[in-house]
Formats: sequence, structure tokens, C-alpha cells
Amino acid sequence: QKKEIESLVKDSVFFRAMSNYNTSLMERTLRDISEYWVLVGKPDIKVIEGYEEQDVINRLVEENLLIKMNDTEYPNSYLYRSAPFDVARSEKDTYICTRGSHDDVGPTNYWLNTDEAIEIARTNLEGAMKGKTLYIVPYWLGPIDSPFGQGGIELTDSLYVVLNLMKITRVGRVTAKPIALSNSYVLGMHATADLNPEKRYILHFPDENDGMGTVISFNTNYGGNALLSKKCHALRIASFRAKREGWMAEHMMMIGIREPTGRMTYISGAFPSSSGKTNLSMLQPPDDFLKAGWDTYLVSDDITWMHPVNGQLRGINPEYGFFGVAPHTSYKTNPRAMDAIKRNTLFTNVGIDSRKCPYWEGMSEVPEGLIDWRGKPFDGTDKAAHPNSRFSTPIKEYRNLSPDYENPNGAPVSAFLFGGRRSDLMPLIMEARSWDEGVLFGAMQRVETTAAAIGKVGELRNDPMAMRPFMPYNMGDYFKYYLEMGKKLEKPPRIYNVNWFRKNESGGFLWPGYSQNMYVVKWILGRVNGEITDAVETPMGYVPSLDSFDYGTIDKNTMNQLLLIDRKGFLEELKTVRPFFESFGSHFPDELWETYYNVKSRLEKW
Ligand code: SAT
Ligand code: MN
Repeated sequence: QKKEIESLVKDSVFFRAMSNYNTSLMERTLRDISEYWVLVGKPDIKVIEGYEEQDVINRLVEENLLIKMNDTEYPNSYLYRSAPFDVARSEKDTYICTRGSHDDVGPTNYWLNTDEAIEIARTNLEGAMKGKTLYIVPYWLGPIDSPFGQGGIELTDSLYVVLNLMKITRVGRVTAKPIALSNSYVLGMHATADLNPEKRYILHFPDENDGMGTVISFNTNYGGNALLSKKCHALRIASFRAKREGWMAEHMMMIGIREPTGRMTYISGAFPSSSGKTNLSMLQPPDDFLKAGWDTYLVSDDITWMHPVNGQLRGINPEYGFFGVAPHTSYKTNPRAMDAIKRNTLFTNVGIDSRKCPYWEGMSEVPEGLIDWRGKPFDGTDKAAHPNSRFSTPIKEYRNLSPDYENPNGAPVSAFLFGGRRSDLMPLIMEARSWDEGVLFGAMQRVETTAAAIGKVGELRNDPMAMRPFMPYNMGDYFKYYLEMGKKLEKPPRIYNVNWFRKNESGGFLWPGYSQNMYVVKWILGRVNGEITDAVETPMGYVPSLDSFDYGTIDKNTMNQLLLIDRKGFLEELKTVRPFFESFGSHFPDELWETYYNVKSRLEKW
């Protein structure tokens, strides 16, 4: 069988290059592929070399799976409609599989025994690609020459998945050398099967594949369930490896902010899916900032890998493109995204108007002849775009990319921001007094759920460091690891909690958000660079003093509400998160309990 596969891929540039650099890895790769190939019914094989995008698009158009958008306004852009029940990540079908017990992954994960999970996969995948084509998509996460990069190979029968991977990762022959030299890759096996949601599984095996990790996913074609490079590899498998190897793979955006002096400061921020991470990563400062010479430069919008180098964390973006939430993206909320998605973009589950331009809620006025995301004329009874509809856009379409985006060693991170949708309690900004108290901020994160995952929207749930859906091991051990990381670093990032979503009694947002978030960012820069020294100390950390905080045109009264530390509310919050912390049992670090009690007693005495 290996021979058969060998003959099927022998003309591939990727495999020829791979065997030149690393014959033994090449042998192993052929073995892995041939096993899967036989299981799924010996389909045709096509290796993606990286230059096939137009062919892939043509095939999808021929099969009526892609609709071409207006060629003047959205050149080389297409609309794809997924199955209406396959529109978001499915947490209940997402498993971490080990040979130990459920305790390996803790109470925030679904767990399966490795052998049992492999059996489930076998049963469901048998013959699943008979008569189809198996695409072999080699990809590389991170700058091509980065020592922090990692390779992966996704095997899939979905051209939609292939096209997405071409938009959001580095694929094909350019990955052969770095994969060969790193002598490993994450193996991803994906099959559309019959999209039966009852038999949908997203299985992670962090210990398999020589400890490099394997992912098997089937009966789904969407987003984080099927684009295995993204949440499955770059967050779950990578976090597992990061803990073993001493670095961090986080659900964080990262941007550099350049001040008029020319100084560039990088900050990163963890926010749950669909909570404004992309908007913050593409922050366009207000006009007076721009005129004065301020600007922001993107490293990553969703995932950041950070390695300690000389006592400092340095971040890279493992991805090569955006898989961003479309609804509520507009020239008001995110003008730079609007410009980036005007070309070479694959839209999924958005509406389309009679001029073949995309439309979603919050974009503009409802256009003429609107067809909704299911392909039916829009009549106002349902949404035009699915709330989790997406744009897949190559990162190079973004104009303000950081000069360090391709830096193999990444850029130094000065601050971590934690945040999420929270209409009450959390102030606009607070700064942790120490790394440990910052870790407590992250661990305490309770935020409203969003449409990025299947399930109820708007319910408060614990989502520490915005990593709950992506944490591959026991979250208690993650907290411990986070604390240790702080000790290891000479200059750990300063930690902040931000909240753009606090509401007043009548339910209106107190803070205008979007470009105005620049004022908050400016305060953070002043703090981390030691220029703002008069912050107000509270039991929850520091909040800005209104004397040295430039907050734009908001009135002082509103600012006081936005910065209020509600003593009773925080005591209540500490009580509320307690059972969640306790659910990790002995995995929850004693040190974090100590920090918890210190904060609690400071609040009580305040
Ligand atoms: O669908 S994805 O999981 O890739 C997007 C997200 O939830 O952030
Ligand atoms: Mn995300």
C-alpha cells in the first residue's frame, strides 16, 4: 500500500522536496497517509502545492458550491453556504483523547479513551471517501524560517476546507523544507462523511504521532471543527506542546502601537470568539491620533504563540489569514477589515444582494434584492447573515501589517489584556498589581456566550483566558503553568482586564468602543512604559486617575461609572467563581487560592 501511495504522490513537488531533506520523515508520512487512504476507501489523491487556488475555485463554482461576487467591488471573492446545521464550532462533539482518565483534561473538556476514540473514528470513516478525492494539504504555522513555527498535514475530502486553508495558512511546497527540518508535523484527518450531526466528532490526540499530536474530525465542514490548522492545531495541540516545551499558545490578538516618537509597543489580548478581538487587532485610532502620528500594526487577530526569549515573551502569529466574524463589521466598527475583505475573500453564510455584494447585519442599510444566508429571499423574519458567518481573507490584504509579522523571532509583548462581553461589574479597565493577580483576573473571566459556538447566546459562563473551548489539558494545571511562566520571565507582560461592554441602568453601552478604545490603549502604554504613575489603587488593582487619563469626549460622570470598582459586586463575583475553581480539585494551584483570599480580604476591608 505504501508503494501504491508512493506512486500516487511521486510527481508532487512537496513530496520530492520533503524526501530530499528528510527521507525518514517522508517514509513516515507515506505510512500515515496510506493507512488513512485505505480506511476511507482508496480515493483519488491530490497533493496541494500552493498554486492551485484558481483550480480549486473553478471546481467549487462548477459544482455550484461557490457564488462569484461582484467583480468590480469584490474582485476574486466568493460566497459559500454551509449546511444550515453546520455553522459553528460544536463543543459537545469536541474531545481530548488520552490513555489516562478524564482527570487528564478536567471538568471543562469532553474526554475519550484513545483506543475507544480511534474505534469510533474507524467505524465512521470506513469507505467515507469512496469515489472522491483526498486532498493532502501540507501547511506551516508561523513565519517560514521561524524556530517557533510548526508544520501540519491535513488530509481532507472538502475543497471548501482546502480553499480556506489556502487563505489562512501557508500551504504547499514552501512548507516542505521547514516541515522536513523540524522533523515533525501535526497530522489532521478530516472527512465530510455525510455531515450527520449525530455522528459529528472532533477528536484530539495530543500524545499520538510521536507526541506531536493528531486530530481526526468528521461529519462537519465548518470553521474550527474542520480547518484543523486553526483551533485544533494552533490552540489545542499547540497548548499541550507549549506546556511541555515551556512556551504559550494563546487565544490572543496581538498588535504593535506606534507613538509619534516612533516607539513601538506590542500588546496582546485574550477575548472569547466573537467578542471584538478582531476589531481590537485592527484598531484604527481616532483622526486626531492619526494626525499626531499614532497608528497600530497587526501581528495576529486570533491566536498568538509566545516564547520566552531573554526574559521576555515574544509573540508570533501562526496564521496567514483571517477567519473573522462578518456581522457587525462595518466602516464604523472596523474600517480596516472592510478594506481588507474587498478582495480575494471567501465569504461563508453571509447574505448577498442583487448586485452580488455581500451583506450582513450591522453593515449598512438593507440593500435591494437581498438573499439570505440560506439562499432564500430576505423578508426580515430571520437574519440575512448567520450570526457566525465569516470572511476568510489572506493576511496580506490587511494594510497595517506589523513590520514584525514575518519576523522569525516575533515581537516582544508588553501587556496582556483579558476581556469579554460583560454588561455589569467589570470596569472599562483595571491593571493587576502583580502577575499572580493578573492570572486571577484571567481565571475569573466570566463572559457572555456568543454565536461562535453552537448553543445558547448571551449566557454568562466561566471562560478563563478565553481558552475554555481550546484548553487541551486540565485547566487547573494551566493556571499553575501560567503562574510559573510569570516567575520565569524577567519582564512579564503587565496584565489588564478591559470591558467595552458595560451597560447603564437603561441597558445602553456606557463606552463608545471601537476607535475610542485607543484611549484605553494609550493609558496602557503610559503605564507599561512608566510614564503614567498616578493610577488609583483599589483592592482589584489600579484604575486610571481621571487627571492623567485622556478619555476623549466622554463626560466625567460616565467615566466614573465606567471605572467604578463595585466592592459588593466583586465580593459576590468571587463567591460565584468559587465552585468553578473548586471543580479542579487538587489541580487548582494553592498559590492562586492564596491570591484569591488576599484579594477577598482587601475587598472586605475596603
Ligand atoms: O470557528 S472557529 O473556531 O475557527 C472561530 C472561533 O470560534 O474563534
Ligand atoms: Mn477565536
